[in-house]
Amino acid sequence: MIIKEIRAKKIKNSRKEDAIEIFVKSDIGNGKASAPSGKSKGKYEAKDFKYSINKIIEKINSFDKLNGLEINRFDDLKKVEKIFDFGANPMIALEYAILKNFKKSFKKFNFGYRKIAIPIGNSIGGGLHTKARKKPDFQEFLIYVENCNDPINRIKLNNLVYLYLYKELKAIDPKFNKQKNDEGAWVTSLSNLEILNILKNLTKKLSMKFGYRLKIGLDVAANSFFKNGYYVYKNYSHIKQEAKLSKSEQIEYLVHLVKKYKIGYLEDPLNESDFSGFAELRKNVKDCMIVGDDLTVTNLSRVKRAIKNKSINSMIVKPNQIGSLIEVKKVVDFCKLNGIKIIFSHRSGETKEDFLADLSYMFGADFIKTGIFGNERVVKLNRLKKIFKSK
Ligand code: 2PG
Ligand code: MG
Repeated sequence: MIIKEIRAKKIKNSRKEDAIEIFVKSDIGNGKASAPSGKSKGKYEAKDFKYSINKIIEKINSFDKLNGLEINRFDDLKKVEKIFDFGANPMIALEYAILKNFKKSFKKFNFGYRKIAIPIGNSIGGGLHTKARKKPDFQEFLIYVENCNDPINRIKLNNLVYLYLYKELKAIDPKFNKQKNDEGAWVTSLSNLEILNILKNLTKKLSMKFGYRLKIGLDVAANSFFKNGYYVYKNYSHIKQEAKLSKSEQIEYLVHLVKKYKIGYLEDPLNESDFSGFAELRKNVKDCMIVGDDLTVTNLSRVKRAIKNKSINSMIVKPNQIGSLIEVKKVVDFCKLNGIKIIFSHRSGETKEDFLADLSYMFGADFIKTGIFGNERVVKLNRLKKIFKSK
């Protein structure tokens, strides 16, 4: 295809922040896409915008260096990346929009990885995603179904847990007021341990009722409460609210939680620079995904270091953490080669962009992490269902 025209526009993401949407017209069609923004960002992430979004939009709208460029293979995106330089978000929106031009011939982007990812959904949220005086320290209490071939059923079950949680929280938490956080997850004043207990009982009950294994995952997002070398908890348990754990105590504590609550997924359990802590934890848990997000930031050199140090067995891929689909492919290739599980993930400030589902399929992601509730999350799950049905 030959690029004929590109246009940019300012839209709002789910947090009502400014986001960018890019439209690409070519000789074979057109495509429109937008990029999300994170809040609990890794220190090593690429910058969303190189300078003010208004200025970038103005520049893109009179940018003609891409016009006439020929894109026929995925690798041709390299040509785009050489010329276009406004930050991670404009790049990602542009690359998605270019690929969307191939709607009818999308099959050509086949790296031999294709598969339908398992949806892992955020049901209760704390940390930086939740504005409340009292909230859990862990950022995300996640839910997924382990043993089911049909993503439609998996999505249904995640939804069911979310609805049951509403009832549970209403009954137990005196402060519960039906509020949802940045990612559409329930807001509660309950402690980390109280929530884990609720989830343990609920997943057990629903697993028995429906005959599937519902599992609990956590995005600890440990960076957000790592202060002066300690993990500083403010809502540890209902008996003891505050706790200050050293690195080794944090590892010991998480090993205990994984065992007790049969946690199958643990994201960013330690601070974003602690490769050795991740490795120590990984060595001491069984049947649990140890997932890098802020640690690895979809950056090949950090991923290589994490794998070399045996810090992770799984990792989050967020295209705008690195701001290049060419780099995303390198990271995926390297992970596949090394038996590392891949989770394609949304950001907390999301748009109604659904291309994450296409990417998860194209790159053979093991999981796709979205919220459960809210348009910005549901469009991605609907797109996944559609891909599954049309396979
Ligand atoms: C995370 C993400 C998404 P953010 O930490 O995994 O849930 O949050 O987009 O704010 O970085
Ligand atoms: Mg994370």
